[in-house]
Amino acid sequence: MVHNDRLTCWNCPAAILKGNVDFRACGQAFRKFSMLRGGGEVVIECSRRPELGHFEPTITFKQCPEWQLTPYGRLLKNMRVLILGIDGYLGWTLALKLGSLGFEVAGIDNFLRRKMVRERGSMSVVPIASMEERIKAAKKILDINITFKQMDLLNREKLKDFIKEFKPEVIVHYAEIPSAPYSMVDAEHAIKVQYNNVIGTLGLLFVMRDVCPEASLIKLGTLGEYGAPLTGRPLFEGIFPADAVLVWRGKEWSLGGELTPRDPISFYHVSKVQDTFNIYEACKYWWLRSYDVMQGVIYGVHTDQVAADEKLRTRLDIDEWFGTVVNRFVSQAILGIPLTLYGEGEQLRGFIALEDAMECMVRLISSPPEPGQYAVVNQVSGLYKLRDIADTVAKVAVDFDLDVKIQRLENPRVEAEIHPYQVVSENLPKLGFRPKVSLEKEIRRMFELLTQPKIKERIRKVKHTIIPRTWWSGEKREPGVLEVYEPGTKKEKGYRPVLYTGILPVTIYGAGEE
Ligand code: USQ
Repeated sequence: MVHNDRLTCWNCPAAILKGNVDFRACGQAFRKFSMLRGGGEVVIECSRRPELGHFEPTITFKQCPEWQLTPYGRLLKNMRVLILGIDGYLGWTLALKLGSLGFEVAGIDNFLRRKMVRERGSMSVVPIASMEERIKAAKKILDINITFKQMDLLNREKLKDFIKEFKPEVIVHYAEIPSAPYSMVDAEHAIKVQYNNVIGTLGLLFVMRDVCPEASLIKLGTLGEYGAPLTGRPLFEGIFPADAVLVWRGKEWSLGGELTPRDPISFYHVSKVQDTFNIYEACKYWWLRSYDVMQGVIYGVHTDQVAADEKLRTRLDIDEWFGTVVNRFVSQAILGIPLTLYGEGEQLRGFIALEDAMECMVRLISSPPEPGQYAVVNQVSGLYKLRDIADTVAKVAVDFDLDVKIQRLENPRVEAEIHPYQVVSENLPKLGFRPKVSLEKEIRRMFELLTQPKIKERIRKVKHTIIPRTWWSGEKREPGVLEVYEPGTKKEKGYRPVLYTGILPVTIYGAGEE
């Protein structure tokens, strides 16, 4: 029995809802829904098997010949996936992964990421080809066909036409500006981030309503939507579990099924929170279905497909705006710059390696939510303290003959530096996801790639973009150095994180270690 054997046509994006559907009853599970309607009134038509005519959505994935058994559970044959933001770090990697698994892949991009990184005077330190060349290389090396249209998500008419033509069964939405510091530069940047992200997603929801309401939307949110509550309250997966209660003045109320509180940590993170509410509403009003993916800090360079040839590599940024912390630390180690730990370095965050993040996406794509269902997954493979990340980078660096120091800088951000952190990530394990890549393993792969002379030279060229100059206060200056120390010599002050995966006997720290 595999994890999605028992799902039925009700979850399948190939099933077109027909008949007398009462949109006010949205969000109801099929059984409840048919009871409401007096039973047996929900009928569908299968876009892949029209010969079946109109029927009740009860065929299981296991029974359906279109859903074939693979190491990822059941996958819908030649499933059509549209990737918004296909030129990015994640978008390109996912396109190759899906293509190699037999999905039909199309994508759009407006190349905004390339422009924004140039604006900071930087570039991808791993060289990337033009989209035209990338697509040619994917065909030649991996025998993958990718359909691409250059377009801005904000152009709804063009988007609508493309969606009508491609008829996606899944839309993966990566087409947002992903940087917290970029959104804090000034009013212009904050507005650009919120406009691009919030309005882009809102427009997409309307297009989906009109053109492909059965497609499932997999939207990249962020773990940073929740913040890091000082009470240590667990960060549930977007929605309170059934047994959560609010106790106030001696009375109790159930919180089960309600959205959990959000406490974002930059104007970028706020844009993701706004998306959450817009998607939640669209699922409620129009029976759209969505996974909102609260992804932790991503890092790394490896999947089998991007590593197959240098022309297939995905981008990697290390500048203060677009570089995430692990990717930055590895480059700093190579440059001989002491690793830039902001503030105390006791901050706790969820992390996931590129390869594991892609594994999660395949799982989500192949287990679509029900019509009307807004589901959330916390996508992490381990929780770490920043100080420990710096120590791990320094430890692996020794094998590459690099002598690394750590510097604590004044923190340009407004964030808790010593705080508890408990994260629930049980939904992805239920879909069969198990992290494969340890922090150390991926850091080693990064050193192997980034110490190659051509890439090392590119890292040197963008050295000036590493020390942050963007303050949450609006100041523009390099932060002062609070302390420089040898890796592994610090006494811990703060908390240990707790990760609940639902599959291990106890809550664990740093899940994903081998
Ligand atoms: N940090 C350092 N030194 C650095 C860079 C960052 O100590 O040189 C610290 C930051 O202060 C922060 C943590 O490392 O506490 C993570 O920072 P980051 O820049 O790696 O990641 P962040 O700004 O949180 O954003 C990144 C992605 C974003 C995604 C988010 C997931 O850019 O798209 O949503 O990770 S999460 O952090 O879980 O919200």
